[in-house]
Amino acid sequence: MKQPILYSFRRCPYAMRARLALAATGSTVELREVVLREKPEHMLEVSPKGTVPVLILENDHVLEESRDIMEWALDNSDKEGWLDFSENEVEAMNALIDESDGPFKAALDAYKYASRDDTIDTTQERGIGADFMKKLDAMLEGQAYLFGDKFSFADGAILPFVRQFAHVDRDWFWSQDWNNTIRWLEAFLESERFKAIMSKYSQWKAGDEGVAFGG
Ligand SMILES: N[C@@H](CCC(=O)N[C@@H](CS)C(=O)NCC(=O)O)C(=O)O
Repeated sequence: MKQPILYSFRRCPYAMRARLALAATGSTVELREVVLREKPEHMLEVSPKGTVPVLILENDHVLEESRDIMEWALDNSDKEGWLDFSENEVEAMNALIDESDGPFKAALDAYKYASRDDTIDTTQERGIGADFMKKLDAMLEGQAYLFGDKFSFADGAILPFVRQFAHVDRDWFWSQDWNNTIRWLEAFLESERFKAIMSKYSQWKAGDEGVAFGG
């Protein structure tokens, strides 16, 4: 049976958020693990911009933005209620994800690569990230997740990037006083859902059958 095809890369936070949403909605796809240095021709044919994740639907429609993939999955079956919030809350979620994907991700990349480029001011970039961590920490005060006691679209979209930020310098991150953010991140890292989306697969090559993912 033809299934949607997901080009994915295990460690990519954008691909992680797509896999989280696919798993949370019970969507089943054929996962093709990509090595970014050797992107499959077929992936580049359908999505010349060359980023993962890419989801090719059964009708050949191509989704090449991680948020679109999340939304497609949630439109199908939001059985965990990731978007079961008021209109205002969903608007606030989207604004928070914009901030995460925009200024926070830019600072995260600069902070991450600072060791290789001495024109980057590590402290300044890390500081921008730290401000975002503090904002999340305030939102997480007295509640398990960003928008209450239920995991939401915003948690799924943002957590993979917070993980990446934390992993640049673990000792530093874990010694900061954003205890709510740390507790939220740790719960995510220890969750069965996270483990399930971080399975290791070998590189997909043309002609291979991909791996059945989700469901
Ligand atoms: N806006 C895209 C960004 C995806 C993205 O930048 N993915 C990275 C990997 S984490 C990528 O594929 N980069 C291309 C490369 O490294 O060649 C999305 O949300 O899906």
